[in-house]
Amino acid sequence: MKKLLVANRGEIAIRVMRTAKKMGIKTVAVFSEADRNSPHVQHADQAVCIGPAPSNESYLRGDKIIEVSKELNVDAIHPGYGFLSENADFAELCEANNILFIGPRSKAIRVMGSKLAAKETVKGYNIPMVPGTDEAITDIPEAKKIAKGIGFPILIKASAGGGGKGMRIVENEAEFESQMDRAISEAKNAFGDGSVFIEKYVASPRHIEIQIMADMHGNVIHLFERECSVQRRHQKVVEEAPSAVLTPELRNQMGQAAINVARSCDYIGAGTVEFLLDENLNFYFLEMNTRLQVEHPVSEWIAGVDLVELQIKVARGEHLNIIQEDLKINGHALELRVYAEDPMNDFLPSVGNLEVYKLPEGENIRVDNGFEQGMDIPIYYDPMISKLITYGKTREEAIEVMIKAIDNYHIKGVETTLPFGRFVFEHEAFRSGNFDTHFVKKHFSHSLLEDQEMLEAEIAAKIALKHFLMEQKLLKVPN
Ligand code: MV4
Repeated sequence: MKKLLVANRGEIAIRVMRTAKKMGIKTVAVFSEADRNSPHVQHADQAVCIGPAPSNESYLRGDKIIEVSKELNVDAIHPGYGFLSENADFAELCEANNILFIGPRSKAIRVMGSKLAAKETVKGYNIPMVPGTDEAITDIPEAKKIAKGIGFPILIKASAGGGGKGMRIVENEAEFESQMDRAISEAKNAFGDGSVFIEKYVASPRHIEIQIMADMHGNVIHLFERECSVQRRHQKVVEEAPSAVLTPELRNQMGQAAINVARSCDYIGAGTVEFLLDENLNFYFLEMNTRLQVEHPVSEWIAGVDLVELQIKVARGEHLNIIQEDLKINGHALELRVYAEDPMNDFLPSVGNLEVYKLPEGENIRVDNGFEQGMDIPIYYDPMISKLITYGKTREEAIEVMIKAIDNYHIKGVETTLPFGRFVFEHEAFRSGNFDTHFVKKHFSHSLLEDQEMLEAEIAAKIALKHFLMEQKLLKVPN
């Protein structure tokens, strides 16, 4: 592999290029008209404009990206996350044009893109699943009987959905038909596929996902878990590895289940198998994400691997050079997603100019960043500015490093999720590990953040006053 095109933008494009460079592979950036001056363009050996700002006219134009790849003699394409990363048609287009797609084969992407197809595929692989149906519901009275058998509340899910889209809770028998009708018509509208199924509703789950890596020769390893229970409206905000609650036995069981999911679809490359974990530490397979995930750095830190390097190596046919028994968790890593969103105003996007933009630096701090001081946050794309990742020998240490790093991250011009992150990392529920996917709903309100900021401002004012009085010799300097 001599030349790699990165079909993405922002921090992830830069992160992929960093490893390509380390491996002596030339890089090609693609960019939209809005990203002409973006850092990811500067990081590449070559860069090509692929269209106007809107994603569907640029970063989602698979045909255009293939055309550029051929013109520039590109050997491989890394799709990053989002955009074309889980687009089976694009992976197929790469396959057809003899360009290596850094990811699984199109067939695995397609199967895992459908929840029902995924359930069907993993059958016989000994994967625990939430009680429910595993075929599209066609007969509503029959489905209601099954729901009664499972017991309410139940959850209706769209087969084509993902990340929480197309889900509906049904509290009782009386509302079953109406909720079912709504779910089916919503799924048709949103995904062009009205297939839905039902599951028992797990009321207070934790979100645990297992990172896996597979080569073309039948070797599959897992790189432990990430916990991503701190989310709002299905958008992850804080992730960590390892989880505060898994025992080594449970970790091993979930790791084996994840490996089996990967085997069931002849998986190649980096993938993530998502599970729900209930209060009694029972785990259930949810879905598989067939891409490198946003939160991959926390796994890299505790497992001591470069996931992009492994992706590239297995894509070009190399054997995995690590076996499961070699892997060991080392310390604890946390990630805060820094979004240009206003936590005081229902997390509405806060677009504008980064008038001040200074990153925290130091040992045990990693910032995967896509911006520079003076840049505007474009309105066309996801408003994530960067990922702040910290490490410690223990979870407590990683939290302390994180809080200091948040304090040393200086952003003016837009509102960000940094203060919200501080709120999470200082919260007793997070620190004790006693939380689930309802953390934000249960514990956060903008007024609590206001109170916290007021308290800090008061302390700062008192310190300033004391200094002033000492300077004016109105207060004795302590000795
Ligand atoms: C569930 C569930 C409870 N019971 N399934 C949300 C995203 C999608 N991947 C699956 N999701 C859920 N599925 C059953 N049977 C609760 C959720 C869920 C959730 C899962 C992970 C992380 C955050 C979540 C927030 C709300 C609901």
